[in-house]
Amino acid sequence: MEAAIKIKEETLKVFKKASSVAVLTGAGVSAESGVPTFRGKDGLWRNFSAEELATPSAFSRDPKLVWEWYSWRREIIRDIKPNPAHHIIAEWENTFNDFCLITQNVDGLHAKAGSQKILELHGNIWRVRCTKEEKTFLNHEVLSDNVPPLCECGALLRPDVVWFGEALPEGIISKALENIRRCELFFVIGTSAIVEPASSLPLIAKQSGAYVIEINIGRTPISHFMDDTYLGKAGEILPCLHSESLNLRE
Ligand code: BV8
Repeated sequence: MEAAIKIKEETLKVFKKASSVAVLTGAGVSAESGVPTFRGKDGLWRNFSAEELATPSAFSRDPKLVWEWYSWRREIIRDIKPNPAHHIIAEWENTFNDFCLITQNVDGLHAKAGSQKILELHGNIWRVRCTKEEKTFLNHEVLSDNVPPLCECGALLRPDVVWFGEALPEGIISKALENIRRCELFFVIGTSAIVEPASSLPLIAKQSGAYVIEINIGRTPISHFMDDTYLGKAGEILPCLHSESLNLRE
């Protein structure tokens, strides 16, 4: 029998008082939906690591191999559903006056759960970009046979995601920083806090005066400076926090 999740008094007090809230999510928030995490045991594909495949050099060296990896991931996530963690986070958009969701995930599950104000730090697996014209468009096919896909102009199409060694979209990261610097309460949910510059965001929130709460099944390199760390599944802890807080908020 799973031990009941105990939400701390202090967490509930801060949660009740907060009007400006920001959330950073990583692959762990989608784990209970069946999306393989990057560094968990299921994070490997044909013995490659994400760091080897999610790079511009891997794509220029072997665009077919990189697209086969993305097609495999698209195949896995195409029909899966958001889990309670995504739904609670989507609900928070209407709970707090000032709310911002910042995600490292490219799976599109936050939008599927109804979140609208989303800052996608690392792009979106369902968008493609012409490597010549730079224009982007949505594309929901799995693409297993015709990889790498070509643009009408004849140039290669690439996934519209941020690869290792690529800069994050300027507008997105500056908007994330703006929200983080003004929020009173910051959640960091389901991330190993390894990938930069995303994993510095909780520290910036803390330094800007926010109360920072981590939710993860294990401890991470940033756990030591969290105000609260809840060890457990996001899909279980968030509903518990949400229901305990409901009767608190006027
Ligand atoms: C850049 C898109 C510079 C692609 C991804 C210092 C400063 C700046 C850069 C660096 C730096 N040090 C190193 C770098 C380089 C690099 C980097 O961080 N490398 C790492 C490996 C050390 N960073 C970059 O290259 C970034 N670019 O800095 O550019 C620049 C500036 C100007 C001009 C040119 C360049 C770009 C990084 C973006 C890479 N793209 N994704 C794709 O998806 O295909 S990153 C990839 O990792 C995903 O986005 C993923 O979300 C992200 C982070 O991983 P997590 O989400 O944390 O997932 P992970 O599996 O690791 O962990 C899951 C966690 O969930 C675990 O903790 C687990 O315990 C937990 N969990 C599991 N189940 C549950 C759960 N928690 C709760 N509930 C559960 N049920």
